[in-house]
Amino acid sequence: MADIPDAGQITFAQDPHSKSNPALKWFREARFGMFVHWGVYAIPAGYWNGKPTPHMGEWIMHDLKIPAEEYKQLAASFDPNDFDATELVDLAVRAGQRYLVLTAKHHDGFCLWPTELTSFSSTADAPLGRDIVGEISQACRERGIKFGLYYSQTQDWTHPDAAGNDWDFDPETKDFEGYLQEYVKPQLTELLTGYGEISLIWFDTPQGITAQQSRDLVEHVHKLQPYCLVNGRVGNGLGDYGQTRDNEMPDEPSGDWETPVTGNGTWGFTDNTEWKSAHEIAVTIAKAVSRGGNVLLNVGPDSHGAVPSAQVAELEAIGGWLQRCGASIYETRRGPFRALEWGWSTASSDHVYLLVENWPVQGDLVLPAGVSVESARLLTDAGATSLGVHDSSGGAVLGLTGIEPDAVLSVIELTGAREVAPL
Ligand code: JFZ
Repeated sequence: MADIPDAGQITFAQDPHSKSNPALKWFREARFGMFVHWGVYAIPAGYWNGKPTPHMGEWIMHDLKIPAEEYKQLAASFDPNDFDATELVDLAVRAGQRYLVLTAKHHDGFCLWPTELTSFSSTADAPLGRDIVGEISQACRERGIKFGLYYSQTQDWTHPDAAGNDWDFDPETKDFEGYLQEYVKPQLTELLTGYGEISLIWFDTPQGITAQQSRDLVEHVHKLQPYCLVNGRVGNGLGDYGQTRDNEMPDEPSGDWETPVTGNGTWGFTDNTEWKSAHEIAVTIAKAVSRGGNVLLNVGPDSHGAVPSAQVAELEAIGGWLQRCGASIYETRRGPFRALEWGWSTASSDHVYLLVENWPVQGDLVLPAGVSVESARLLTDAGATSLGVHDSSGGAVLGLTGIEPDAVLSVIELTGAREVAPL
């Protein structure tokens, strides 16, 4: 009888993103990370002179066409007095997030480290002079959390030679190549030489960048830190792994990939309170990992650096679920079963896992035809509850009558799952 292929045997189809970077090992094992969108856009928090921004909080300068010199005044009000990097990273640990990506510089050009290239930063123009990149990188290192940096390499709405600001600057006079060589690469050098190991550079919105320019950025990063991963939004099909559209994932992806996910309806802090529940996030994680991908879930701290308490509660509930069921997520690969009506599957070298969203009303969970199982357990806080397994003509059936489903997402661990040769 052919065993269900060990997930380790499921090779990642070669695609332009899955190069041979050895660092992909930690990325594949980590599966779940924290995205942190924080900057001066958290101060207006979606409103400018009483007018709401139509887009997400971090796009307010662009969408309300705020003049750069007016917007840059926000730096003087950047007051992270509630910000504690150890609290933020401890929250990631409690949530079960094993890597963290911080917006070092988003499209508005505000920098969260003492860069020589501009005074529009959390150290120069901001009164408290905090090196946020330094504080978070240190807290991550102390807790064994991989540290990555988001860097907007094409858009910079406060720089005349970058893309994105056509209300202050004349697009016809931009020297984009000069911006990349004289501003972007020197800033990347500051970030990749000043803060120890950087595990990931998360580039974004590569529209308008040439293949040579994307290649030049990848080479620049890997020259400074060869094992630093580069995401797919460096542009032109390059990067160490594929990046999906925001809050989306493909049905049948190949290779290594990651979906960025908002915790509510915006990346940067606003008054949006549409917090995604722990169940919704667990389903997203289950779907992604069952297809061989990662989830980068966002927090948007407020203007003083605090993560909204309603989101903290959901993150801690996710962390509790991963305490119980993390064996089905961390260090697992695509599961052997596709298009399950009731959920998704992942696999480790020893087990196949079923992540069950639609708990059967009748009490039996019918596995795909032709699959036999030696034993099955529901993963719980107390460890696990053994489940009855019986074979029907079509294959294994799990008896769930009287078994309570998990409050977040039920996970069943199968031992000895194998395909039964057709009679
Ligand atoms: C970009 C940023 O503009 C946004 O502010 C946030 O940082 C997000 C993570 O990344 O937004 C995007 C980028 C790409 C797509 C959509 C939104 N896309 O490919 O559909």
